[in-house]
Amino acid sequence: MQTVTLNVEGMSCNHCVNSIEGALSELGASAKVDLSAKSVTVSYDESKLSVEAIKEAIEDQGYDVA
Ligand SMILES: [Cu+2]
Repeated sequence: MQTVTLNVEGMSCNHCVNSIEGALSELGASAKVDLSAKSVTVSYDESKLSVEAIKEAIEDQGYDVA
């Protein structure tokens, strides 16, 4: 397992948290959003997922990964 913390702009409420955590869980990753830190910490299997794919999944939900 690999863990990465990304800075994500545009998250403001629980809906945002659920969208991002839900999208990443569909990819098989486990994500934890910290709204006050504007960060998303993702644990994932590096043989199945890349950081690029994780960033794309977050951007697909309408947020900007710094
Ligand atoms: Cu929101």
